[in-house]
Amino acid sequence: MLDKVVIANRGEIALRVLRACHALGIRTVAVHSTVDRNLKHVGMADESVCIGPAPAAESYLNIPAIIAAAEVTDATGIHPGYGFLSENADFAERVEKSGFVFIGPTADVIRLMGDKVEAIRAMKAAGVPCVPGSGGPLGDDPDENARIATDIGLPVIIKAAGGGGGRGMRVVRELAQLQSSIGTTKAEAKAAFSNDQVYMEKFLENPRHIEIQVLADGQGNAIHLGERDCSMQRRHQKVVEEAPAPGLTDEQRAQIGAVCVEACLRIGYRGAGTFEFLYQDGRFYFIEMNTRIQVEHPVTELVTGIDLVRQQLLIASGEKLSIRQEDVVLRGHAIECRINAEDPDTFMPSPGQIKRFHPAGGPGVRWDSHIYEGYRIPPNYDSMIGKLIVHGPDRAQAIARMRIALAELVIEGIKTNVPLQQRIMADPGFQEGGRNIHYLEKRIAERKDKGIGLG
Ligand code: MV4
Repeated sequence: MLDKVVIANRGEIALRVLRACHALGIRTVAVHSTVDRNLKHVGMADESVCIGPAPAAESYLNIPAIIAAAEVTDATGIHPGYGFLSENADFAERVEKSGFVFIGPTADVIRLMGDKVEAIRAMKAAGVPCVPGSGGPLGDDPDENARIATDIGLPVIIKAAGGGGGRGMRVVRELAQLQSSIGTTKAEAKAAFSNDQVYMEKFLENPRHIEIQVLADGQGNAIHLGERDCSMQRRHQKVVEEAPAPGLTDEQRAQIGAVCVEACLRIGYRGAGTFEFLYQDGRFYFIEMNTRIQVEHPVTELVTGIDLVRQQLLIASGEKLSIRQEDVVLRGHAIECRINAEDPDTFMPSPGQIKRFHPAGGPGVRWDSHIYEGYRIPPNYDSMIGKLIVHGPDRAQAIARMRIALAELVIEGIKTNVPLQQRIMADPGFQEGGRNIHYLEKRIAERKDKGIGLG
């Protein structure tokens, strides 16, 4: 078993990882920037090391400083959380070359999935359904590119091989715009990812975002833990996530889940992972794989009863998966509302001191957050300050519990998106379920047109 883990992250996920470590008797090392000395998990960790100044590039993204922290504390493993270095293959490689366990997949698999062209190639070969597309990087010949687009059928989307998560993409609706769109996307991709490779896919107009959670031990065993519907998003930032996906049948789940499990075994996947799909007209289309624990993992934990971070730690300790597929039973419905320190009208970040704080509680309510009364949210990082997660016997009761929990949650001194979340929970379209990825932005735009504001 791992005996001491460096938590290479901050905020709620650092606290989540710390709790999972302590539950297994694993000692913890918090690494933090100068403005993060007062983070809740820093005070709870067995040891802490300041790794640099506030800018993430000099602290949470500072690979030598994090590895040095593992060395001076004599740690055995490093958990990257999400964001920051969590999907950086070079980091994973340097962690392992320095003699520590990287709590995640091998560097090779992270690198494969980081190149979206290669990821799609590998998934297609493993039998995962993908979006009709170029099946490889686009070349410079305009006629050839026009032929590919015509074969696929307009509209198409040009995506950067080094992108992902909504960065570096452009929709093309007319052939006349194709070549200039490819050129612009390539230039942006080169600047943003130092990789100008782009590929083409059929643009799906009204899909839902449904993702499959997997666990694999890298020793020939893999399972899936069902899906999450993450369609409620704004500007590629998820706002609400839920499990299971409304309307998905047990047969559909078992079928796509088995495909993902097979793909995990084929690529030698290890750890927790997520297959991202677009879902439209009853069909799944793979778009990307995430090789990290995700923000929204708690909804899967609540419906399966499986502690995903604990499983990450057990797998990294070299244990075989102890859960068989037939042991995974979905029970009830879970919803997560991301709570952000932001203006509910403008979505501008709202850092500052929390003057008053009362968490929500009661049956089926989980509050994953590092905030406390008096805590000062620094302006340097993501605005997410917590996740309110509820579980109920069915979706309607989960929504009812969320509405009560949102009303109970008191965060004063800063602006938060709680009013937006209350509006979403009260929205008839959301209550019906199964809305697509454009729904939330459309509703926000409608309110703005009416001059009501968003709060
Ligand atoms: C797409 C798409 C439609 N068709 N690909 C955006 C994030 C990145 N992971 C992939 N994205 C999309 N890819 C095809 N072929 C629409 C999106 C998309 C989207 C996807 C998931 C969640 C929210 C989204 C918002 C806008 C566009």
